[in-house]
Amino acid sequence: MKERIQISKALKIHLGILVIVPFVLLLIGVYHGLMQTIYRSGLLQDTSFAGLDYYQGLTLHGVINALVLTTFVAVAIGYYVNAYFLKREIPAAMMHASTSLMVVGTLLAAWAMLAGEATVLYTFYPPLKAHPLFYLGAALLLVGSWIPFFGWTVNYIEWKKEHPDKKVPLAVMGNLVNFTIWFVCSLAVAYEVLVMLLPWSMGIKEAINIPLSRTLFWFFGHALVYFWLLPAYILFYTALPKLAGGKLYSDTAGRVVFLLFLILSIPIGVHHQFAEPTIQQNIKFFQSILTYGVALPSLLTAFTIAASLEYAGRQNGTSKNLFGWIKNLPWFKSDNYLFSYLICGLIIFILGGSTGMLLASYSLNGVMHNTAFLPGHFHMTVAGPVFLALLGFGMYMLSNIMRKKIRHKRLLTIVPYLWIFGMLFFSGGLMWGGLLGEPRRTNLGLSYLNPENPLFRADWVPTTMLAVFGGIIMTLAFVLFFISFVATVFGPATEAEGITYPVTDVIHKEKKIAIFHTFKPWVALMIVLLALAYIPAIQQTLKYTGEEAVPYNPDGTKMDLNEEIPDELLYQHNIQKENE
Ligand code: HAS
Repeated sequence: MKERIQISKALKIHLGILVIVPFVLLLIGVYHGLMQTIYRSGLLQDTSFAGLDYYQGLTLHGVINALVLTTFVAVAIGYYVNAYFLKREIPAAMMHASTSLMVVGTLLAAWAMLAGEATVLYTFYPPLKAHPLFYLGAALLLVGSWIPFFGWTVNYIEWKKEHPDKKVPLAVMGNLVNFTIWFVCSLAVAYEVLVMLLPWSMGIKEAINIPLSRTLFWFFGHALVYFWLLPAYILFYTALPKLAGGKLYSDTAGRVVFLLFLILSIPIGVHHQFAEPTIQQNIKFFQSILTYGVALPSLLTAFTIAASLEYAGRQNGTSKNLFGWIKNLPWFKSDNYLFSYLICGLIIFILGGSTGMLLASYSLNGVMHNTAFLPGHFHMTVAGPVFLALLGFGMYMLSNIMRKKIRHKRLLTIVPYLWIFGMLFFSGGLMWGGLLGEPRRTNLGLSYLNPENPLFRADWVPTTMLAVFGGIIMTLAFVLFFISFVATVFGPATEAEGITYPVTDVIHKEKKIAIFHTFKPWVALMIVLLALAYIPAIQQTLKYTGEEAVPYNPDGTKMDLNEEIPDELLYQHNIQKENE
């Protein structure tokens, strides 16, 4: 019988907001995802549709799906594991402050995007400029998500004092590692937003150092992906083996994995900037090596979770041959829907992670950077294991805190299988197109996918049509999910009070190795690696003066080129004018 832990009314309310708000916003986020495939295939050859333009839709898609959903539900999972495993909560005042800042920040950014005042994509790279409220909204969302972390840290210290000999529950350790990464990495983007972009957007600052702003963004940006991933990893280690009918192969492996993410998630962001002219090769090479290092915890996870699943499969039924245990796992079981969400995410992550390894190669990256290969990679990561884990466990948390039976469980169980089936076509089309040179973040329907246009690329028709087909299937999967979500939320409250968790036991009772049960040395090592990786990178961007670049008006107004542009570039401009 699962243990039920009673939680406060305040925590129930905040958990409800943190899950329901992003799930409802996903209607906009998923809609614009489908629209992206339709624009890019040339089925729609226009700059906008239903009052929102292509780049506005791309910004909404990225911000809602990759920033709002992930941050809101990661905070909810943090509250949930803290309450369940430590039986502690942070003060209600901290919850109120946190959720209010996150919701207000999201609304400010949403206004700016919907008003067409922040068409800057989710990376908000300058010299694209947004309305000041977009940057303020981003900063509030960030700061709001920091507050619970400080409360959980106090909870952890108090719990440790009362249980000096006990192992910190693995889920709690994973959550504290995740929010340590989040707090440290987001300091850089907080500086970029508050000290650079906001005053620039308000007209207080004339110009900003663009390579520095990009470098600060990616100091944050790759660690962001592990902030997305680690809540899923917490569920892979502490819930999935139990859901599968077995036990976790090794608890220590889980602790090693989280600690490796702690030290390696941040000092690798320059692998997004291999094409950055102001950062020298030696830094890029060093961070490329560290990027291969950060694949290690995932490879360890692949082994540990596969071993745990094999143990479960063999517990569930006899099978003599090497892989016969796989059929004994609880596939498609609607009374065990969460298993399907987690296992499907893991399966698609085999491709998502492997393509990341390709991108980490400095030479290979040159072929794929800024092509459609990139969204192919990251939809099989953030829109794979992360998205499915957040949706699946979000429903689990809602049904617990609202005391509601999950409705249309059969529909809910089909969703992840349909999602990864669609993903294979969608991401496959993007990666195939990317390898043919198809660019990302481009409204292809206006040019390359318009047969009337001299730039038409016939070889990108099959690639973009595959993405449309996959996008339609994924959208259908989300509609089925949303039906179950709405019916559950509005269903009757019939279940017992209190929250449960599919607690996983461990196969091997391992000896406690002290170094894996403390944070201090690992935080120190993280700081050393950060210094080695980023002091030289930031020094190199600070040398950038801006003289070398062609001046650019963020609002895209035509400049009087005859004065500002050096002769050799002016020549190119005149050629273009003659062709017009
Ligand atoms: Fe990435 C760009 C490299 C992981 C997301 N990545 C991105 C962008 C996003 C993103 C959003 O080095 C684009 C940002 C933008 O807009 O420009 N990525 C990597 C590497 C990893 C990696 C080496 N990425 C992720 C994760 C993400 C994510 C996770 C989101 C959650 N990525 C890159 C690089 C770029 C990049 C370059 C920049 C490219 C450029 O030019 O800009 C690694 O962490 C991957 C390690 C993972 C594996 C897979 C392990 C497999 C597992 C599943 C096992 C399955 C089981 C089930 C057990 C090696 C754990 C078995 C089933 C049974 C039935 C038994």
